[in-house]
Formats: sequence, C-alpha cells, structure tokens
Amino acid sequence: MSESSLKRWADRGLLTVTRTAGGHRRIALRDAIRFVRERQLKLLQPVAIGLPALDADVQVDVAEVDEALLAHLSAGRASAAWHLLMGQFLDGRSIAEIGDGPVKAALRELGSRWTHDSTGIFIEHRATDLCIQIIQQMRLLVNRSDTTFRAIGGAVGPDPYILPSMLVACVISEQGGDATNLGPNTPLDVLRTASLGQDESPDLVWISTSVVKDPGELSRDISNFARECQSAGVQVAVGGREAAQLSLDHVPGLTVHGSLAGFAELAQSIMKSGSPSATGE
Ligand code: B12
Repeated sequence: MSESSLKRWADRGLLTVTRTAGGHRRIALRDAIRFVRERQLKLLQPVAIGLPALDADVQVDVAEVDEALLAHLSAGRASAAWHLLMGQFLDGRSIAEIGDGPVKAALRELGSRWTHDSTGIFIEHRATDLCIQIIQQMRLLVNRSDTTFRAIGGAVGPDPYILPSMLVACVISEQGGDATNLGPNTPLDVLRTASLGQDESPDLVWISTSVVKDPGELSRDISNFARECQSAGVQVAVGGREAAQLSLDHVPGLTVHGSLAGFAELAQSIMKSGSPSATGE
C-alpha cells in the first residue's frame, strides 16, 4: 500500500498506531497482522515485518488444506506445513478454525494410520512438534498488551497431550485475553492453587481432557472445583477428546465444549463483558 493510504487508515482509527517522540506513526507488529487478517489483505513481503517469506505458490484451497497438511506432517516437511498454516492464519482464518479443522484432522489421521510402533511414534512426535512450533508463533502474533480478561488452564492429571491446551491458550489470546497455559500433566490441585489461591483470581479456567483414567472420580473432582470457582466468580470451561466421558454436575459457570469454535464464543462474551471483579467478595 502507499504511505498515504497507511496514514489515512491510521488517522481514521482503522489501524492502531502510536507516535514516536518525533511524531512519527509507529505500528506494532501484532496490530499490523491483525489489520491484515481482519481485512483479508495480502502480505506481499512478510520478510519486511520479520516473518519468513510466504511462498505464493503454496496457496491452497480451504477444502484441500486438511489433506495438504496431513501430507506435509507425515513427510516432516516443516517449511511447507508452516507456509500452509501461516497462510491460512494470515488469510484471516481464526486459530479456533485452524485447530478444529486441519490440525485436528491431520493428527487424527496420523494417529489412525500407524500403530504405536517406533515409526508411528516418531512420525506423531515430529508432527506434534511441527504444529507446536507453528501455533506458538501464531500465539505470539495475536498476543496483545491491552488484554481484557485473564484465563488459566491446562491438561489435567496424567494427560500428556500438549497441543489441545496450547490451542485453547491461543484462542484466548486471539480473543483479547491473557492466557497462562500450565500445559500437560497438571494436577487439578495445582490448577486450584494457581487460580483460586492467588491474590487475584482469573476470569476463566480451562481444563483439557484427552486422557481420563477414572471418569467418575474426575467428574466429581471437576464438579467440586467448579463449585469453588463459582463462589469466586470464575468460569470453568472443559473440553478435549475425552470430555464426553465425564458426567459433570450442573454448576453455574461450568461449560463443556466440543470444539474450539464454541469456546471462542464464550471467550468473546467474557471479553465483551469486560473484566469482572473475580474476587467473589
Ligand atoms: C500425538 C499423539 C500422541 C503423542 C502425544 C505427544 C504430546 N506430548 O502431545 C504420544 C506419542 C505421546 C502419544 C501417546 C499415546 N497415545 Co496418542 N495420539 C496422538 C495423536 C496422533 C494426536 C493427539 C493430538 O495432539 N491431537 C490434536 C488435538 C488438537 O486434537 P484433539 O485432542 O482432538 O483436541 C481438539 C478438541 O478436543 C478440542 N479440545 C481439546 N482440549 C480442549 C479443551 C477445551 C477447554 C476446549 C474448549 C477444547 C478442547 O480442541 C482441539 C481442536 O478441535 C492422537 C490421534 C488423535 N485422534 O488426536 C493419538 C491418540 C490419542 N493416542 C492414542 C493412544 C492409544 C496412545 C498411547 C496409549 C499409545 C501407547 N500404547 O503408548 C499413548 C498414551 C499416552 C498416555 N499417557 O495416555 C489413541 C487413543 C485411543 C483411545 N481413545 O484411547 C489415539 C486416538 C490414536 C489412535 N487412533 O489410536 N500419543
């Protein structure tokens, strides 16, 4: 775009800018990326803003993204996988859509294609790591300093899965929240201390469940925890591959989600209602 277009957008408040001491307009990278995504603009020279070059030839139709990602992840083609997912991200696809769509589909297929022998585990670990790298980068690009709510969460108990909780944290960041991801293998007690045992409670706690050893016990523990959260004014969102196995009590503020997209709506509603006082006093 021409410099004058940029100045016009900035002056009309469409593009967030700050001023340097000398009065020049300064655009933060995350604000530039947000603008590009919201308006579905094309980034001609990503290198100019510190991103690796995006190969225009790698543009893939949305309907073919799942298949293409699976092929790249299976073969360990890191750069092709990066181009594909980052291209989708910059085209304005939300992180929730990317997680519910190509990432989940490709990994599900990888899991069913191989038995858990050495080759299968090698391919799974490599694919998981590639996705982690890409999603982590997306999170940095959507992180903002002016967050409107706080969330904390992780994958509870013996759950070793990294990606699900990481994706939830990304969705929260994309919706303007400040997410602390405690990651896999987080005991529920640790989540309790981190969320209710601190000076200031978060607005939201998320729990990811991909591995559930004892559904009855975990359901009771989460229900009790949700009650404690309720009295502190904290919402609890549960999701994950095994979430449907749980039979949770009806506790106000406790919701179960089958997808990141549904959860993004909840995060958005918390964002819109502003940061409520979460002390429960
Ligand atoms: C990668 C992988 C591994 C890696 C994990 C690496 C890591 N540290 O993350 C390793 C190699 C460690 C592993 C180990 C095992 N695995 Co494994 N693994 C997978 C695989 C291929 C991908 C998992 C993944 O990350 N998916 C991507 C995420 C993004 O998708 P998702 O979990 O569905 O999450 C989505 C939603 O549920 C939602 N969501 C998730 N959490 C939350 C939370 C909230 C709040 C919200 C709103 C939404 C939400 O968002 C996501 C996007 O939509 C799956 C296949 C699959 N179907 O997923 C098998 C799979 C889960 N594994 C399986 C098995 C059998 C095992 C092992 C038992 C193998 C063995 N014999 O040792 C072990 C068990 C480990 C354990 N301790 O329990 C089976 C499970 C079968 C079953 N139902 O029990 C699967 C399904 C493969 C298969 N088809 O057989 N595995």
